[in-house]
Amino acid sequence: MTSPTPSNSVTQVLGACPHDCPDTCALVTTVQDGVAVKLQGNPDHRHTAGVLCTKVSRYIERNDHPERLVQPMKRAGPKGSGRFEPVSWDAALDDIASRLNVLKGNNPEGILPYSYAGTMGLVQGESMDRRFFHKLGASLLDRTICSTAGGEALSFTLGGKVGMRVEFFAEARLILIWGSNSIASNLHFWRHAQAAKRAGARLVCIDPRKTETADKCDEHVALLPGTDAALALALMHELIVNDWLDHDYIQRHTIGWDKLRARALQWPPARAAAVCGVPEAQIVALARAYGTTRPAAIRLNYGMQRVRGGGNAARAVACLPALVGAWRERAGGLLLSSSGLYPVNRAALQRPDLLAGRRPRTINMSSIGDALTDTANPVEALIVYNSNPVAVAPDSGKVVAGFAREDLFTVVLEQFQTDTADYADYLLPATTQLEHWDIHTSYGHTDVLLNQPAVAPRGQARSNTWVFRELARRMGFDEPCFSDGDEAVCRSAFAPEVVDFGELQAQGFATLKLPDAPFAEGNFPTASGRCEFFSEALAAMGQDGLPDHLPNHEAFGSSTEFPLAMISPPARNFLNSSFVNVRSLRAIEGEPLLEIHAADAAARGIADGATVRIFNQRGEHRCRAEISRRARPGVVHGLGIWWRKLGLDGTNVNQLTSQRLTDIGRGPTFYDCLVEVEAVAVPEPAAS
Ligand SMILES: Nc1nc2c(c(=O)[nH]1)N[C@H]1C(S)=C(S)[C@@H](COP(=O)(O)OP(=O)(O)OC[C@H]3O[C@@H](n4cnc5c(=O)[nH]c(N)nc54)[C@H](O)[C@@H]3O)O[C@H]1N2
Ligand SMILES: Nc1nc2c(c(=O)[nH]1)N[C@H]1C(S)=C(S)[C@@H](COP(=O)(O)OP(=O)(O)OC[C@H]3O[C@@H](n4cnc5c(=O)[nH]c(N)nc54)[C@H](O)[C@@H]3O)O[C@H]1N2
Ligand code: SF4
Ligand SMILES: [Mo]
Repeated sequence: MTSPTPSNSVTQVLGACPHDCPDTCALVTTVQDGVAVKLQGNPDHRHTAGVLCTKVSRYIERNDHPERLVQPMKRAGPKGSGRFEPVSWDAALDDIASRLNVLKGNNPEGILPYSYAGTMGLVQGESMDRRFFHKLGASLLDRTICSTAGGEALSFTLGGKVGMRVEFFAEARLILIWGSNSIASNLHFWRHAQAAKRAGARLVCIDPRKTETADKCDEHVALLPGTDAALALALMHELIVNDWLDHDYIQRHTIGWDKLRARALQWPPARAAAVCGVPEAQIVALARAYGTTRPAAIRLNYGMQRVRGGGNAARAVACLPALVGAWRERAGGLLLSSSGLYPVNRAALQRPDLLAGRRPRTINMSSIGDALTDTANPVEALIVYNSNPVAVAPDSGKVVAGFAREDLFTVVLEQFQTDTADYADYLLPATTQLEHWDIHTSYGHTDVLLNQPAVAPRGQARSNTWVFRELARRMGFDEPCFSDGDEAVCRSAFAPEVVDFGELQAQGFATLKLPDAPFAEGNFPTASGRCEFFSEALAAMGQDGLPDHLPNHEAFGSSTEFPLAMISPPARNFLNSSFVNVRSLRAIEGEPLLEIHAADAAARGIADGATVRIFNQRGEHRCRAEISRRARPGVVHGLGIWWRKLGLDGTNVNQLTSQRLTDIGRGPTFYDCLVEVEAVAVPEPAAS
């Protein structure tokens, strides 16, 4: 499949970081005698600038990990026991194909693929796999687990996942870092923010948690989770009453201004201050800064849309730049995601035409717990790849109950024996980014990257595409697209006039040709061509056409039983649940922790370092408490998606999160979660 590097030589192979991170860094792997000996950021790639985060600097340690899966395995114990016996690829694939064939005849919708962004690559993540499931007529998966609330909200407002170019943040005079811990999860944007700061820009961080990013900003607005729309509406209120508006831009390039104006006037700063739990004066000062500083840029990120009103909140924030005409300059406007700027040929990659007119049901990945425990329309076979749902999906109690079903046939393609892998009937060893081809877009910059294999696969590991090709062959799928090689699939992702494949191969990346200030003259990719404050499309769906503040499903103060709001944002040295098993990185993160404010800890008799039980109506999770200046009163933080099996009681924070969805985009509400916390007595280990 891949061409092993000739021995007795030192080569440098160009690649791309596969992880779900806006930065999509360009990699250079030094290979000596067929072994990867060094991995660095590509210094020629301006966005990477030769620098990788701590996690991916350890990618070779992850690749060469003694616990890499290197042979196919078949379950040899009860479901979930994680006990397996080796089996040959042929035996595994023959059996899987024959079981899927039976379902294909009776009930193809009983088969469900479950995948997300373990790799962001278009080839290993959304090509041969999609073709296979389309041909099969399997249930479709609604891939909502991360970004659909904010993404669809942005589309209803600006017309797509479009916005500023990241490099121009360096020229802004004011930057609002909104729902983003950039130092942890968007490091290469942070470089530009720092350059702006050195040139005199003011940086404001809007985040319930006092993150390492908040520490380095000029100001921190520590609002309660899920109150961002209230803040944005109050900012609009101040822009209106002080007439800090760009009337010409509003008149020519927006829709629904009169309606939005009336809505915003219902949100004087005092009202928002009460909802957000921040001082009124701070909101007034922030509005003045935003209304009077040019250019003003907003780095919005997905941390603020994991709550019931996440879509409305993203829409409210996305209206701000048009009000002040910030889009006129290339260093003004907003960036949530740049992924909509890529003209990816998804029809060629995924071949939805193979559905041949069938319209299988769609299952939302964010409520996989409910889907797997639904007896009326059962999922009978589950194929998991590029994801670790048992750890990352909300309401783990239900997810685990679903995966534990004796009658569910589960195949997991993985690099490691994750929590999900423990539940597999067949566990198939997957290649890593050093071992396979791929092509990448980015959601934080605007380059295309090519990943060429640097080393041969470990043991019997095989790429996702290889597995789906082999299954297709065994099931008699004879369309030529099932024989496409990975490099050919890479070539089909973009039209040659968009990306020159030769250039990609030679330097590892290619830059999309885009205007500097795309919306200086309007030209939004909406139906109206304008920024849609009022969305007819949303109104037609029975939703409010204007953005509003929607209180959380589990709003702060609404429950005496569960008085604390828990958020669970990423750990800096993990990437979702990836890297949790890399020893050197786990050593930095230590163990699962709950950050809690001193007053909340004192009220519960919780000492720093004490073991606590966090609980609500869905379940409980134990970990150590850290009395932390990063927590505001009323809000606790369970950082990082740890592997459940490494937790004190075999759980992680998702034991507590709910399967309720967002207002727009059917997304999960991980940060909309009320809990109570209590200290637990831990017996001293018996002396032996
Ligand atoms: N190191 C590291 N980097 C990562 C990841 C990782 O796990 N580790 N994950 C990657 C993935 S998949 C994604 S989607 C991105 C996520 O990155 P971001 O989009 O930046 O989102 P989060 O990191 O989830 O949250 C960012 C911040 O939002 C804050 N927040 C929580 N609730 C609210 C709220 O209601 N309002 C506001 N204003 N802020 C809130 C959190 O405290 C957190 O500091 O990062 C990617 N990068
Ligand atoms: N409580 C809470 N839960 C969350 C979040 C949160 O902030 N708080 N964040 C949510 C977000 S934003 C996201 S995006 C999801 C992320 O959830 P996932 O997309 O499931 O991400 P990971 O946990 O990193 O798991 C990816 C898995 O894919 C595997 N993998 C990587 N490359 C390949 C490959 O080429 N082939 C195969 N077969 N496997 C591969 C990795 O080994 C890893 O185990 O989690 C969500 N869950
Ligand atoms: S995880 Fe993000 S910052 Fe780290 S190497 Fe990958 S793309 Fe770059
Ligand atoms: Mo994500």
